[in-house]
Amino acid sequence: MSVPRSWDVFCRVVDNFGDAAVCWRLARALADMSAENAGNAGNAANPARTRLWIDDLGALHALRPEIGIDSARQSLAGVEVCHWVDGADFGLSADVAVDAFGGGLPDDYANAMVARSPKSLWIVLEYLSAEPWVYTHHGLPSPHPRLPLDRYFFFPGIGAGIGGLLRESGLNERREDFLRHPLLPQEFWRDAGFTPPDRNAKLISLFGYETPAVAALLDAWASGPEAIVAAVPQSRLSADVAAYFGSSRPAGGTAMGRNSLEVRFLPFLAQDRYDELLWAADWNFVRGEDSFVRAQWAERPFVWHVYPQSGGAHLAKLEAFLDVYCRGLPQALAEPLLALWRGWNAQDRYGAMGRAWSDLAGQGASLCQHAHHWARETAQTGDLAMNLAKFCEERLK
Ligand code: TRH
Repeated sequence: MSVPRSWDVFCRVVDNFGDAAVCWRLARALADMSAENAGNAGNAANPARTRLWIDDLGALHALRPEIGIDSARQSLAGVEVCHWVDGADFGLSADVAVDAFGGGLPDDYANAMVARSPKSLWIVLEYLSAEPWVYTHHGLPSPHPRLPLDRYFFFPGIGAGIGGLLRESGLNERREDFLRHPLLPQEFWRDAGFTPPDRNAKLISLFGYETPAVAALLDAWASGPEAIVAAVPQSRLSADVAAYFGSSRPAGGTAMGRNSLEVRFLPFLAQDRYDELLWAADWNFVRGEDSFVRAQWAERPFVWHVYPQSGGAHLAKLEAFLDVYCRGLPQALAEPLLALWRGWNAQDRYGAMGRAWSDLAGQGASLCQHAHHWARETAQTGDLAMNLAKFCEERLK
């Protein structure tokens, strides 16, 4: 058994930002781990190295503005970011190649994995799901159709017997530091072009996909008894929110209001800044995969907009997560929370979201407590990058 020294993470960006976000976080955590194992610097034939091969630098630049979109190769935070283009020179294959979300590995790279001694390990990093079947598929090998190589399926997830979630070391300290220093939230708002919201207002972050359900949600917020400030970073949902106010141009730095509700349109934030918004908010509406995980670490009540899949396959994912997340919640909390999440993911077909929101009003403290316990319990599964390194260590001969 040997500790992997070198890693290559291959990311094909399907759409949106999640693929790039997850692969960046993973590559960064692996690079940090290698740095911690400095004693294990490797040798010329196999230097300690973490490379992220990504075919869309633009998606990564949006998340990490330090990343240039024209550089074939650049380094950031110990990660060598390489633009994955046809004919790219991959050189030596790494101890471990991570095939993110089954996007595949380049043929000549896969050939180099076989030619190498010992052979490289092929890990297929899957999408996050709480569905029961992932627990039986986690870690299974599958023979490559052409090459004498096995590909191992590695599932992120919650609970025992699965890969865990990405959670970099120092995350909690960063969060607690941000919440302890009142100046930091002020700085956040100033940089976003606003004055800090009134302390008595409820702050909600809103990130999602296009949905007609947004009108019912904004109606519930505008007609409610308490002042609400909704922060809307630039996303596929921004236009629907602006349309609610009869506007077609949700420019960053603008605000629109109706009765108890003030909506603030923000630019798309750098990843670390987005974390700060999640920490400062009383509620977070998130989507996809990575913001979904960050919302859990933010220990605040949240609502997940699952990435829509054909045939409603995403609704099974939703129900599987709700099943574990609402376990132990008193009925008076679980029922409206279920109605709110289901309404948000089903275009509020049954018009239940408004009622659910008002039934949840005043329950913030209990929901925060639940979110806090959930984060602490979920962290027990361990950080995905650490778990992956252990998994590979056992299989690298
Ligand atoms: O962008 P997404 O919808 O990505 C999705 C999912 O990953 C989905 O699983 C995948 O199948 C699909 O892409 C192809 O949602 P996600 O995963 O939350 O990624 C968004 C990232 O953007 C996350 O890291 C948070 C970050 N972000 C910022 O950095 N700044 C911002 O202002 C906002 C709103 C988000």
